[in-house]
Amino acid sequence: MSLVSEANVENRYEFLEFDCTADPETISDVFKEFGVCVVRNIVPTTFVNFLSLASSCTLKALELRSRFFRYDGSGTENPLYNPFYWARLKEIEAVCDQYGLQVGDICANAINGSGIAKILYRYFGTTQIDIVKQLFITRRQVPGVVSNELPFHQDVTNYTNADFVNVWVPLTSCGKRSATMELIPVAIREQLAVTSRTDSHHPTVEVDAEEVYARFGAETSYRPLLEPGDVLLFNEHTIHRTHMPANADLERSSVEIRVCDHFNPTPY
Ligand SMILES: O=C(O)CCC(=O)C(=O)O
Ligand SMILES: [Fe+2]
Repeated sequence: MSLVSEANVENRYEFLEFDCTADPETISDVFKEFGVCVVRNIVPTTFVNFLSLASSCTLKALELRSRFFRYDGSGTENPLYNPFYWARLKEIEAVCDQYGLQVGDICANAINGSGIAKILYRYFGTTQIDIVKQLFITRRQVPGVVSNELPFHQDVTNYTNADFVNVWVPLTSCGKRSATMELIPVAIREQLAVTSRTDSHHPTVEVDAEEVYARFGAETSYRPLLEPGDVLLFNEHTIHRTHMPANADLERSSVEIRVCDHFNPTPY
């Protein structure tokens, strides 16, 4: 249960949100100071459309494969298949390569050719940046599938000794009738202790919400409303979780493109 009421979505964090025409150095400096920012209308529509297609085809293909391998040949489908809520770049590539689409290259070109790169250059202090292919994930959040919602965590807990920016690209509207992210806009370099709760769906990464709010204040919760074309940036230490609004009735999908300094590669 969230300790913050649904009413607490009024935007006290407008200063973290920029238009794509804003100065990339200013955006980068705010991002550094708070560990999170949003830039509106910066992801080219063609790239959003490409990612949406690649993501939905891959998740559908994985689901059909799972369904098929449980098919008993009697003509009725076995309902015991795995719905897929996320996929990695290698699975997306396996689906898209046959159509001549080199997903990794397309993403690298799209990032480098967009204003997002300029923010990242300043953040990392170099124009040599790389997509961390192993940590590239597409994900969907479906209302009611609570086990798929991520509790408060820092990505660095999963991906230790890695410095990166999570270039979080929404492929659907986020936060009104579907899930968005909840983030704590506080720059932090420390790794927080994980939960000791035994009923956690994600015990290896979860940080208790009570701990987070006790330390940073419940009012530090930022739940951006996002549309396709916007980008959310946060780093490996930023504390965040899935936020599913109480009245959510639509799916949300997104792509996590983790980017690092070419000269400070991650172990992944
Ligand atoms: O998409 C979500 O709900 C959670 C994603 C997340 O934790 C991440 O991108 O690091
Ligand atoms: Fe995360």
